[in-house]
Amino acid sequence: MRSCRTPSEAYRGFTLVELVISLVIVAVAGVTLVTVMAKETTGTVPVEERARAVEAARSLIEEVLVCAFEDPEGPPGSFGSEEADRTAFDDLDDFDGWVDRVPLGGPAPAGASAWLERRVEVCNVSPDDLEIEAPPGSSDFKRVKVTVPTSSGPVLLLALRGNR
Ligand SMILES: [Ca+2]
Ligand SMILES: [Ca+2]
Repeated sequence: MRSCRTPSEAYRGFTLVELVISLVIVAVAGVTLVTVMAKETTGTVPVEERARAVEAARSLIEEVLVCAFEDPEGPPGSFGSEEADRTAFDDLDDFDGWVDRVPLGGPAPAGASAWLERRVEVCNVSPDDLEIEAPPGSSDFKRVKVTVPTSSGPVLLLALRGNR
């Protein structure tokens, strides 16, 4: 059976209700798209911050590890900094307690600093168990730890050095 429409019914267009429903669907899709894009955009900033923190920690720990195991002029087993300033650090434990800041070098996450703080801890460790801290200057193994706090948690690099 065929319906008979008058020409005015066939070309009547959208009703107001259909138009409103269409606009609501477009608005919901738009809000969803903007929300997803915002999450992706904000999600890359902490990743970049973390990557820069890893690089900052890596460069500092490499700088520490090229130093002598203990002070070249000090008595065997000496520990701590004997130097007046950072430019004169010449052994691993000169860096114990050292803290500096380097520029983030990129966009900072909301509320985060544009600087990265790097903290160094150096300690002697037991030759029997390299995870156990030993009294300063008491062993031929030292652990160097560099920590860089970020908005998504600290970046931590560890290295062990023997006295050779
Ligand atoms: Ca020194
Ligand atoms: Ca020293």
